Amino acid sequence: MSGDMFSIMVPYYDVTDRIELYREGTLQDTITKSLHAPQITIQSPVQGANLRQTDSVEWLVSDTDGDELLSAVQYSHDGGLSWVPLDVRLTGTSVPIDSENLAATAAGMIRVVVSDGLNTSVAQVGGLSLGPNHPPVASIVMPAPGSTYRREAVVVLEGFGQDMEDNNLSDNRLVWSSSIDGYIGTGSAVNAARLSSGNHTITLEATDTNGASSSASVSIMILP
Ligand SMILES: [Ca+2]
Ligand SMILES: [Ca+2]
Repeated sequence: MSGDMFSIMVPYYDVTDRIELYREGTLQDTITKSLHAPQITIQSPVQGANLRQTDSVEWLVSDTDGDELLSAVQYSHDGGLSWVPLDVRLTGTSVPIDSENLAATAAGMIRVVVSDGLNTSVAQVGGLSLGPNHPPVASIVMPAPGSTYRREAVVVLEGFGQDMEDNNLSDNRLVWSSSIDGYIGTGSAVNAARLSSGNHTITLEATDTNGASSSASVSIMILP
């Protein structure tokens, strides 16, 4: 048998007390459910903490059966609706908080999931704050920089706005304008008709739900 890794999802039932792994009819390995679930307490951050001032997530684990324990740490910026992993399969009991690269929040949560193989326990803390808000990033897909159009052409504008707190910005948060003609329209795809002749700078401004904005620009030519 080679040393290749594999993973497989199987349904889990509360009454499961053992998982047996067979290969071509021969028993390869057995995971047995121990009597006790692990115990876990989060020591840091504390409920309501400001994560800017918190260096790391720290927790205590124990297992009455003496099982080997693996922990996973997750962060939510939206009160538990969505979670991102900070780290997984940890044998230690601490991970640094990279606050620069986490979505800002006034309703943040951190949870630690610890497993002894078949028993899992969870601890979490909430009311966490992290700031400041990250501005969005605007990107223009079309038109290509330097494109030239006939006077009567319809110019297709396509772009998007990415934001760490809001994810993909909705259409009403994307505003297109021209250095010659001013406001063109709103949305991720806009048809610009009747642009004036000349060398335009086309700008997409993206604004997030916290009011922060950024823009991207391309130059295009409309022939006389
Ligand atoms: Ca156990
Ligand atoms: Ca933002």
